[in-house]
Amino acid sequence: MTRIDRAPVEVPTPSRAGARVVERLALAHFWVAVIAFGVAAAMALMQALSRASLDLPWRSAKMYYLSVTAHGVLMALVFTTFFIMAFGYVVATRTLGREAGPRGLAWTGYWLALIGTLATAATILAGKATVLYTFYPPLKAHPLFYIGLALVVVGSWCWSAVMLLSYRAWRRVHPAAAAPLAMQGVLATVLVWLIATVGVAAEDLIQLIPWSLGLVPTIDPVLARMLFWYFGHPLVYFWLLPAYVIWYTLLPQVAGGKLFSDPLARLVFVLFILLSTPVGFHHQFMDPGVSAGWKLLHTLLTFAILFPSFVTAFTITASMELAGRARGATGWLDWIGKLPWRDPLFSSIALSMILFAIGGIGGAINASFGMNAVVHNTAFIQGHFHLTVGSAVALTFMGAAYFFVPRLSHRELELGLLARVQPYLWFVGMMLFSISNHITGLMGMPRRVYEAGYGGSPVAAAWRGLTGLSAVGGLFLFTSSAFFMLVMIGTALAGKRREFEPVVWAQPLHPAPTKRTLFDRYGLWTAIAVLLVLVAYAYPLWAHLRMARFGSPGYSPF
Ligand code: CU1
Repeated sequence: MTRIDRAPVEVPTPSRAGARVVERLALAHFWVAVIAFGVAAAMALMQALSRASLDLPWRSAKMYYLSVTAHGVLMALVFTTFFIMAFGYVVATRTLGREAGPRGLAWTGYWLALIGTLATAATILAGKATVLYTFYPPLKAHPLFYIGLALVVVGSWCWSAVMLLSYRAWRRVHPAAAAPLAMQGVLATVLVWLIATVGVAAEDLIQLIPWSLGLVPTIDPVLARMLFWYFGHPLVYFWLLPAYVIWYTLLPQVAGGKLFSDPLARLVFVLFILLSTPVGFHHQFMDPGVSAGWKLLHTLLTFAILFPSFVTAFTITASMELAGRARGATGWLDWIGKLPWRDPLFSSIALSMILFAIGGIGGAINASFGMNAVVHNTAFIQGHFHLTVGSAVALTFMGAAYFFVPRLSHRELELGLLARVQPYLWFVGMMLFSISNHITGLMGMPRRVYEAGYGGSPVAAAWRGLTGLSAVGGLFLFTSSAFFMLVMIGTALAGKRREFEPVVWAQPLHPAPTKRTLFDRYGLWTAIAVLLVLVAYAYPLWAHLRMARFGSPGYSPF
């Protein structure tokens, strides 16, 4: 067994001026995320009511698809990306003890991503991009939609470069130290993102932008889907990893306990670097053009990547039991009641984990080559991803906003009661919404369909009660979102000025190695990840490009 060096890790604090700069940077990102969330939540209410066949005055197919596109793009691409960039700046500054930089590159990334977001959002709201957030061709949007998305990605690359350069500058001064755990998680997020975005950048720049500009007459939809899902699944881990970082490094501290295992957390982050990308065909089981053997390989790799999430469920639950026992629990399960359920950061995460457990079981069904056929393109899928990205990720991020926004803006959280109630409303709303969608999906209800009556079909009549229930869930979710927005705006405008203690990251139960270990060999892990990507994708892509390919012209139904 290797000897463990027990010296505590010194975390120097950056200069006051440097800290202020990063606070401004992080807050600027947070606010774009919060505003995107607010607009997207308003869109979602309309969809939930529309799907329950309620006759809204402005209801039309065009409005429906416009709002689904806006909801998906603003929630899944804008809210998440800007929140994660803000979080990265906070972690880099508060764990490495230095200002994240270079400053100019960080702000360049912010402005590029913001301009891109505005261009894309304006195109959608003008009704020129009713292509949903997956923007599958041959559905065709105005070129500005694709150009805006490209700018968001380039902006996020600037952020990625700032994270890597900040780490490198720290590493020069600390050649032998272990990277702080939260920073290791952020670096894993960056590496997953850089590998993943190669796919969407290629689709956008080589296929979608030239085609939407009219430079080429047709597009190859099969290739576009391959490139999109090369990006689309690791995108899930780009969302999820920062949530896991919060669960591992902040939650045990807030709950009053310790992290059950530091090495298990580090192992989880490394496994995500390795396994996030070579699984995209599990979104294409029903697609032509990819042979069954390759789909099976991606199925098996998908099951491999369930493992780090099981490890996370174990480690975090064990950490929560430690916290409950530290608070005086002695029985089998009474530690659960001892946890700080009134703290909005804690309740957000705990409730998001319960929802995620249900979503994870559904995910194993989606990922199974055979069973996927039963749920493919049904309401089951939207039920599933509202438990994962819509709960595990979004609810964790909202809880984290209650924790970080006051600390970054030096103001007390306003409307604390609303903040305490909000996660519970989200939980109830998401249970009603997602469970009913899972059931109607199994009954055969298609997703992405505007006309909820399905032309008077008797099958559709059978799920009417359940779509009503999901609309009630939508009302809960909308109220919860409104509470979140009120707390954020109230804090910014009326929060009492206050200085906070520096953020304290969770301590591990057993002293963690302070020396650099194999977990910190990011070049090595990236090289293995790229190798796995080549194994999973090189031949199918090459085979596809050699086939006789048939281009499609674009379609814009509205
Ligand atoms: Cu996936």
